Amino acid sequence: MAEAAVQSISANTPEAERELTDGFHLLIDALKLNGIKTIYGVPGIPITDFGRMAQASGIRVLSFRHEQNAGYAAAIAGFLTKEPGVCLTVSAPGFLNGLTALAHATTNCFPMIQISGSSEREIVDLQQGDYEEMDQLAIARPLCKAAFRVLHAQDIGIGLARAIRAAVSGRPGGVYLDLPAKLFGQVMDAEAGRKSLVKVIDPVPAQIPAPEAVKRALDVLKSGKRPLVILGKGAAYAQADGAIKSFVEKSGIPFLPMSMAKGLLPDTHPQCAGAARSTVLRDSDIVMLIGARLNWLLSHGKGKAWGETPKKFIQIDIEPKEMDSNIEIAAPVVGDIGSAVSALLNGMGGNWPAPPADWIKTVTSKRDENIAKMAPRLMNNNSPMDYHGALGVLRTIVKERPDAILVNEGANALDLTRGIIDIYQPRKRLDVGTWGVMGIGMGYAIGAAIETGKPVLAIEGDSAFGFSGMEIETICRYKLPVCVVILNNDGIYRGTDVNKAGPDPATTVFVKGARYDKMIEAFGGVGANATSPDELKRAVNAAMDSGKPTLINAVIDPAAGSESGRIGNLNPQSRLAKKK
Ligand code: OXT
Ligand code: ADP
Ligand code: MG
Repeated sequence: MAEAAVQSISANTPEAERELTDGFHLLIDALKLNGIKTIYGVPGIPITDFGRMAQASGIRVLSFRHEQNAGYAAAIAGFLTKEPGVCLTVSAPGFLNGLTALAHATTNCFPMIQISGSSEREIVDLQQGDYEEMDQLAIARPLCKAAFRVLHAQDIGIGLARAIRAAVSGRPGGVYLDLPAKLFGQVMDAEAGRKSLVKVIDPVPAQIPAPEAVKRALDVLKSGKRPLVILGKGAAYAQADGAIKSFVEKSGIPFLPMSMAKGLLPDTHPQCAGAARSTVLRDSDIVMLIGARLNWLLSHGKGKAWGETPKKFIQIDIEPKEMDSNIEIAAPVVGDIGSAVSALLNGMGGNWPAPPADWIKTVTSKRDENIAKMAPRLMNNNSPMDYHGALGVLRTIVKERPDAILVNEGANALDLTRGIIDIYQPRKRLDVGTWGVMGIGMGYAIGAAIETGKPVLAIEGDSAFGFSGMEIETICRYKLPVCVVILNNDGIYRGTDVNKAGPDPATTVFVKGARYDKMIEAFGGVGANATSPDELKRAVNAAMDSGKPTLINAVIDPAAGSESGRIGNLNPQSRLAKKK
C-alpha cells in the first residue's frame, strides 16, 4: 500500500493537514492488495507516470516494444498462474495493439486484464478530435469477457475488483478496464481512498458438480468397450494435475492430449494415445472430454475423423453453455475440473474394471507402429536440415531438460514440433492455441520466463518469429533465459514459391539465406547459425547451460515444408477440390 494511503487522519484534522492520495496510487494500492505483482506493457501518454510509480512501489513493470507482445505475455501469465495477467496500454493505437491479445486470451479461456489509458470522455463523446480519440470501451466490449470504465478515483478499488473477478471466475477470459487520463490525477482523502479499496475474496470458488451428473458420467464411462479420455488445455489450466493423473491411471483408459495439455501426463506414459490420434478418434465408442472443446481442432465431434462407430460423449467443463455446442453430450458434468475429477475418482470405488484388452492392444500397436515409423527420420544428420533432423535433436534436449518451457509457433514448425517433441510435465508446452495465431512467440517466452523462472526454448517458424521478433531486445534487456530456435526455411510453409507474373517475390517467400542470429547480436545476446543437427544440438545445449538470451538460425531446406502444415485441408482451394 502506498504511504499516502495508509496514514490515518481523524475527522477533525484541519483540511491543510489531511493526507491525500490520487488515482495513480489508488490503482497501485488496489493491484497490490489483490496480489498483482507484475505488469506487462508499453509506456506513453497517459500512463507513463503510472508505470514509473508502479515500478517504484515494487510492482515489476516489464516494458515491451509492441503492446500485442505485452498482451500475449499477460495472457500466458494468466494461463500459467490462474491469476489475471495484466497488460497496460496507452490510448487508441496502443489500446488496439493490445486488443488482439485480449481477444486471444478470451478465446483461449485465459484470465487477463488489459488496463488502458484513454482520452477525455467529454471530448471523445462529442467527437471533437482529442489526442488519440477513441471510444475504447465500446470497441473492447464485444471482444472480451467483460469491459468496465472507471470515472472517479473512489471507484478504482471496485473497478479493479470487478475486473479480477470477471477474469478468473467461471470460464476464465480477458477483461478490459478503461481508465481516462483525468482519473489518474484525481485527488482524494487518503483514508477514504484506503477504505474504497476492495480485496477480492475467494475469486475462484470451487464449482462442485451435481452428484447425479457424476454418477451419470461414471455409468456412461463404464458402458464403453473402447473408451477414450481427451485432455484439453482447460485441464492443464485447472492445476489439478494429481487428481487427473490418478483418475486416468485408475481408469486404465487411453488418453489423447490436446496440444497444450501435453505433459499433464508424460507423452511417454503407457496410456498416451497421442501417436494413435486418428485411430482413437475413429474407433472409440465413449469419449470423455476434460477441459477441451469440440471445436475445429476436434472436427466438431463429427464427420470422417470420428468414423462410423456410434459414440457417446461425456464432457467436464466449467461453462454450462459449452455442453451440446456441436453435438449431443450424453453426460455433461458442469463444474471445475479439480472438483469434478475428484468426485469421479471417489465415485469409481476400489475396483474399476480395466478397459477391454483388445481395445488397449489396438491403440498401443498403432501408437508403437507410428513411433517406430518416425524414429529413423529423427536421426538423420542432413545439411541443410529437414524438420525431422532438426527436431530429432531438440526432442532429446527437451527430454534431458523436462522442466524447460517450450514455446512453439509456425505451420510446419508448429505441427511437426507438436508431434515429435515429447513433453513430460504439465504446462510446459505453450503454443498458438484455439485461433492458430502467429505472433505469440516472444511475448509467451517472456511471460513464461518471468512467471516461472524456468528456462524457455522457443521453436519458431521464420514467418512466425517475424510477428514478434523485435522483442528479442526485450529478452536481452531483462537478461531472460530464453533460447529462440528459428526453423528457417526462407518463407511461409516453404521458401521455394516463385511469382511467374513479374519481378516481385512470391507472396510466401522471404530473403533467401537470411541470418536471424545477427539480430540478437545487435542487443548483446548470443547468435548462432546451425546448418546440421549436430551444430544445432551444440548451440542449443550451450544456450540452455548458459541461460543467456540466444537466437539460433537453424537452416532448413526451403523445400521441406508443406502448405499450411497439417491443416492444408482448410484452405479454400482444397475444400473446393474436395467438393468437385
Ligand atoms: O494417427 P495418425 O496416423 O493420423 O497420425 C497422427 C498422430 O497419431 C501422429 N503422431 C505421432 N507419430 C509418431 N510419434 C509421435 N510422437 C506422434 N505424435 C503424433 O502424427 C499424426 C499427426 O498428429 P497430430 O498433429 O496430433 O494430428 P493432426 O491430425 O495434425 O491433428 C489435427 C489438429 C488440427 C488438432 C492439429 O493439426 C493442430 O493442432 N493443428 C494446429 C494448426 C495451427 O493452428 N496452425 C497454425 C496456423 S497455420 C496458418 O494460419 C499460418 N499463417 C497465417 C496467419 C496466422 N495463423 N496468424 C496470423 C496472425 N496471421 C497469419 C502464417 C502466416 S502459419 C503462418 C506462418 C507459417 O510459416 P513459418 O515460417 O512460421 O512456418 P513453416 O511452415 O515452418 O515455414
Ligand atoms: P483445447 O484447445 O486444449 O482443446 P479448449 O480451449 O478448447 O482446449 O477448451 C478448454 C475448456 O476448458 C473451455 O471450454 C473452458 O471452459 C474449460 N475450462 C477452463 N478452466 C476450467 C476449469 N478450471 N474447470 C473446468 N473447465 C475449465
Ligand atoms: Mg518458414
